[in-house]
Amino acid sequence: MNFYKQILLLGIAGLIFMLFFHSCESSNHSDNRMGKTKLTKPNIVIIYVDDLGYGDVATYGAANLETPNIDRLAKGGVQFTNGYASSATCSPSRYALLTGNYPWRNKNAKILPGTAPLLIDTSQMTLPKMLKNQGYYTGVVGKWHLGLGDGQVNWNETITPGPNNVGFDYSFIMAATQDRVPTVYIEDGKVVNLDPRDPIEIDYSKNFEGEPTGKDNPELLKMKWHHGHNSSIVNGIPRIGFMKGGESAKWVDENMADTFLIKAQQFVHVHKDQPFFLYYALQQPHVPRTPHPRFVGKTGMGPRGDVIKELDWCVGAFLETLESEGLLENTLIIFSSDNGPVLNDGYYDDAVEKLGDHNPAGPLRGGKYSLFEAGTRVPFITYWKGKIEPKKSDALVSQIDFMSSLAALVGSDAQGPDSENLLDVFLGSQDQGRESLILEATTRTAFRKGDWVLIPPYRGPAVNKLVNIELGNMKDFGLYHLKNDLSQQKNLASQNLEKLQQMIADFEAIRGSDYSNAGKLELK
Ligand code: NG6
Ligand code: CA
Repeated sequence: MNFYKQILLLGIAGLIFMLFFHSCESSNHSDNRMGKTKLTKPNIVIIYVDDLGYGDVATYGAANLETPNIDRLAKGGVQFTNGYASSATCSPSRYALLTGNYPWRNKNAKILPGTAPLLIDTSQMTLPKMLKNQGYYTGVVGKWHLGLGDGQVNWNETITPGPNNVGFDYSFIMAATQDRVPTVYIEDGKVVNLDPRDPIEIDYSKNFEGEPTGKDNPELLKMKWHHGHNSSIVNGIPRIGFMKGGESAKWVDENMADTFLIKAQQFVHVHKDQPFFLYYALQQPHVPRTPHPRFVGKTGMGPRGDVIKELDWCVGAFLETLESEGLLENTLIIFSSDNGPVLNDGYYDDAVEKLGDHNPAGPLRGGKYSLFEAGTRVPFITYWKGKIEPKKSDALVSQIDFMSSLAALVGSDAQGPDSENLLDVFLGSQDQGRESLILEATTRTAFRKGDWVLIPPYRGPAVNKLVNIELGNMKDFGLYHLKNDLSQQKNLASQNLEKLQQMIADFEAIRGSDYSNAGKLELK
């Protein structure tokens, strides 16, 4: 080959090389032009339900309840068997999920009344803030229960600070719980459908003159209260707290699931062309359980079963929306519950009477409010079509880890102080979860490490007789080996002193030594 021919061939090779690279680059760009940086910026949706137990989902063992849509997520994603909420009640779990801080570090992170001020400091880093900083459009639809305003809320003006001040671009919420006033929706800080001539007043200590209450007007009730829940009556249901005015703004309980679903779907429709984060916080199966008429009587388990069917249907309808928008392959979906199950949480609604063989806690001991496993171990699923390989994982994971893990997913270096980056575990490519985790139930704490769990001694009743749940209060330390004894029947503390001491030392290293209201205990 002569010299000129060699030059020509080299030139052609170079041209082909350049063309090849250019086409690779432009296909990357085309992904960006569509508004999706496919590899680094998937949409993120957290579907968070309220009081759903470990055993309330068919794939987690519920034989008498059908949950085909949650099952679809579990069977097509990672189904965690050791996934925890941070607390056995709502506000602390939600606080931990959104901030990556253990709730026991914040003395105000307790079940909040509807008048509580915003629990999250507006200067604090949060999950939505972190995602917003990475170009996400962020929204919350559903239950908030993290306080609003500064303690002196005027419900007739823009309510601030609230979700829109801690990282959410959009919010459509109920302030606290379905059983607490105010019983109105709040969209971007404003009460929806409020008539200014009928202003809202809220008080948690005393009634407004002339207003009926559950306590004094049983004739007005369509649902009877069992304990608590005897203050203002809205839609025939007695609530916690007193409310006056706001008639046109009051929600219709039976429509709440549809209302939140429609808002969640609209959020997706409107923001599908940019990376979005949606915290979709459904209210079921928390009390008062008020299924839409189309679900009434569908499970034979009374309202509790029926609202679980309704919530599963909502999950399915929401997945359909993502699917029809072509977003399923580009959306990481996380499904979990804020705490464990309870049957009678203050209303007569047949949850106990119609339970049959169903066990909402599955094989676990305790329930909502409990330091035993069923308080905080909950259904916990990650799903990402085409990206996550279906599997079951025994890795120890907590909702508190979303903050650092999702930061790693989107390329942020923000971290929650107590949050571990378990991205690979959440995406199913790794099985090494946390080494240890502090569990909380109504300001008491316990400690899980490996297969062991330590429950310190606490004063107080062993069983909350109103809700009929074992709380985990014991005179001595409880030490359980979960792999051999999932239902925590054998306290090994006195048999295994060495392990007990090691667990106490490891627990105190994180929690400090001032954790038990029973005081320091002599080890026997
Ligand atoms: C309790 C309520 C209970 C429920 C719970 C909060 C009484 C007697 N009980 O104080 O019904 O509302 O608070 O649940 O009022 S949570 O899931 O939001 O934490
Ligand atoms: Ca809850």
